[in-house]
Amino acid sequence: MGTLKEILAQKIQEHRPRITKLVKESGKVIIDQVTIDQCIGGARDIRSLITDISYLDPQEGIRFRGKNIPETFEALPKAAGSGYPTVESFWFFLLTGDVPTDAQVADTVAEWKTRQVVPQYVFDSLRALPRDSHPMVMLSVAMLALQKDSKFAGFYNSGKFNKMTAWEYVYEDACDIVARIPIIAAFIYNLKYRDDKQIDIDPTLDMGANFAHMIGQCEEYKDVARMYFILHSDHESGNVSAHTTHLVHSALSDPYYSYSAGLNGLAGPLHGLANQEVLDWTLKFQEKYCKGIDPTPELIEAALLDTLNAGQVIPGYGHAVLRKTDPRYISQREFCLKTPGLKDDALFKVVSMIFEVAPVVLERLGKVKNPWPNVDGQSGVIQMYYGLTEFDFYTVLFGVGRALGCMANITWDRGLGYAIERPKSVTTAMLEKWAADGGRQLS
Ligand code: HAX
Repeated sequence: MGTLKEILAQKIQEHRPRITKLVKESGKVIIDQVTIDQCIGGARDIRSLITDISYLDPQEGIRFRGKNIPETFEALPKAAGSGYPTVESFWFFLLTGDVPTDAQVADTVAEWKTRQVVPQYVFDSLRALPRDSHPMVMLSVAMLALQKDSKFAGFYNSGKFNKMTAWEYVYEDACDIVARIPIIAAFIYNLKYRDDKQIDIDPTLDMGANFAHMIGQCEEYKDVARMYFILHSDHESGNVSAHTTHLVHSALSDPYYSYSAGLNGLAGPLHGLANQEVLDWTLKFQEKYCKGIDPTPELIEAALLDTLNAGQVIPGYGHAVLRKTDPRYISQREFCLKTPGLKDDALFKVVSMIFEVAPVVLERLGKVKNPWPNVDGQSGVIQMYYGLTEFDFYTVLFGVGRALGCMANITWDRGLGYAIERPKSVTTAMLEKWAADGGRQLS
């Protein structure tokens, strides 16, 4: 059967000839073309990245290793007494494409325990920051602080660097990061919002359950954490956080440098910060428009139009790739609908009403390619319901989950020896000339 690392080594070994063959025999085969729109418009839809870990279909949504969200939740071994898989089993699945056995999950849980120790200097660095620093700044700083112990950087500096085995050191750092990041996130939560009253790791719990424990949450929240981290893990390679992590790592920067950079991208309001913005928008809507009255679709429409007229986007709606409601939104909505208190929660009702109104309003603008909600449209409601009311922390939760996808991807990047990323830029004058000529002459 072998350990996770041994199984991964075999899979990487088997995969390498496929990449070599493609480059050698079919390297010049054309798979896409680039228009001026795409060059100016954020490289949208240009097929120039490769990953086998997840694939995002515009209509269907995400598939992790070929499985959609319900299939993924169904297939993976569940945490004891829970309907949700452990994050550790999902990590095994993301890395290898295999559904782990119960024994393999137990081994992975046990291995993460050995990697959870966060050096004191990381906590000291965080305590030295102003307490009103954004928690995403804290998470990114913690990632950088950990860099000094990077096993990949150590290997690179050892003078024995070797392209064939380099992935093993990325894997070691990647495992350390996914095991430690929930511990750091919990520390930041307690530091910022609970007067630095920290809670020790419970060594008997899986990652999601332990995170719930460390932020002082209830039993039910253990499944929320498991679900949330899995849903936010990966969305193929082109999104800002995954792409940034991949880009930075392509220069052989170690996983700590790479993921700190990825987190900085996740902290943007058009990306991961949207989950914080959704809550902010919804609470302000209730405060401003619903003084003493129940929310109505008409009030929501008025508030949405105010936001648009102020030149702002509706957070939690739209997507660069998806062209339908995000299945990650649906999955969280279903969680709300099956959770008795949440189903009748006032905030959930407002968010459901926004779901009815916002797509119509956005569609009417005539320019929004996807008027449907994305993952961030729903996630804050669940957190709020469980008492995690500090919504500037929500992107940190996203960052804990996203580490799984980013770390699995760069482990494979190194395993397959992908090149340093370096697309070519052009000037405006060049575009103007090619526009006048009806296209660039390709010799
Ligand atoms: N509200 C208002 N306008 C929107 C909009 C929204 N939610 N979504 C798109 N638009 C506008 C764009 O701003 C753009 O307007 P201009 O031409 O005037 O610049 C136009 O519609 C066309 O944009 P698009 O092609 O449909 O969308 P993009 O691929 O350019 O952008 C975004 C995708 C996700 C950035 C965009 O939909 C957006 O800003 N959404 C709100 C923020 C948000 O929820 N972000 C989280 C996305 C999911 C994610 O990454 N989570 O981490």
